[in-house]
Amino acid sequence: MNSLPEIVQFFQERDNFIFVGHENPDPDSLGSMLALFHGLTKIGKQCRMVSGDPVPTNLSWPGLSKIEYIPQDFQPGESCVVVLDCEPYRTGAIAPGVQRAKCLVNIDHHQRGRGEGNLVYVNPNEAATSVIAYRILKELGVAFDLEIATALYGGILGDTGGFRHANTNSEVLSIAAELLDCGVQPAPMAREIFSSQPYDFLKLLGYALSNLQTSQGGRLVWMSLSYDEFQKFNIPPENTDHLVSYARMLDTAEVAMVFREVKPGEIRLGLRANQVDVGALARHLGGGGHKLASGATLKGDLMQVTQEVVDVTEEYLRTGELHERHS
Ligand SMILES: [Mn+2]
Repeated sequence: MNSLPEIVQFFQERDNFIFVGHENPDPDSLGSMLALFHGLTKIGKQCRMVSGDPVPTNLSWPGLSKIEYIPQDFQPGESCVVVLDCEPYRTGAIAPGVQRAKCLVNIDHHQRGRGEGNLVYVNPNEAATSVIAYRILKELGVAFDLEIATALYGGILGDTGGFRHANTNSEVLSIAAELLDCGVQPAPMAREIFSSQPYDFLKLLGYALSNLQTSQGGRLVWMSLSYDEFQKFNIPPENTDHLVSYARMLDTAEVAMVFREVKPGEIRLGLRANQVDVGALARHLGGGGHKLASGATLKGDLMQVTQEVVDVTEEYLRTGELHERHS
């Protein structure tokens, strides 16, 4: 792994960057891309932003429209590709081009191995990749304006769940305060990220909540939604990973899970916990993430996969041990 000063030096020395985030981009992925794009453009560097998925329509941050949506055949050319908030293979449709880049840099805050890249900086102690972007821009001596501050604040707001998750600390709040002093309006930012859902999504949420399941006296809570159910409510399943934040509202919940059949036979599992290490659980299931927020992709029949994961998790909650899934 590389150090932050090495990453800063890389940005000082090179001139041509393409920033990319993960598939189904979230506020932190977009915020870190945009902040570095704006900041490095300001100091005279050539920058682009590329995504293999369209940008979510609920956000109105300055510069989002400059993100090039390239659903196939991404060619980085001579530019350095900077992958933010994930490993290079998690960049979706542009992943083949990203992984072929002559110069590949990876900056992330998820607990993981080194992965690919000429330079790799991973710091799981940071609340968001946008916090790392903040530090890089500070070290580069970039003056913050409203565009940069909006992107950084949005990324931090997203990954801390509106300053409610365990990664919220005094330093994160100090950074947020500094960004508000640049003119960011916190109320509309929060509304865009957390409280502006399409009508059809709320109908789907009502349906999902009415089928909420629990075990072990409510220590474990989960929702399971099939591909057909998403179709029925006219909601694309890919952009619904926030469903898990509703499951975890259960007062007794120690672990909350959402199973979404995003394509027939492909199940995206989202995991959240207050204390239990669900990062270890996700890795056991072939996925990854943070200690208290993680996920995995599983193949198979939705009902069967749900039951198997529930069994493994119940045992994990009972004994603290992880055992193979039975099939
Ligand atoms: Mn993040």
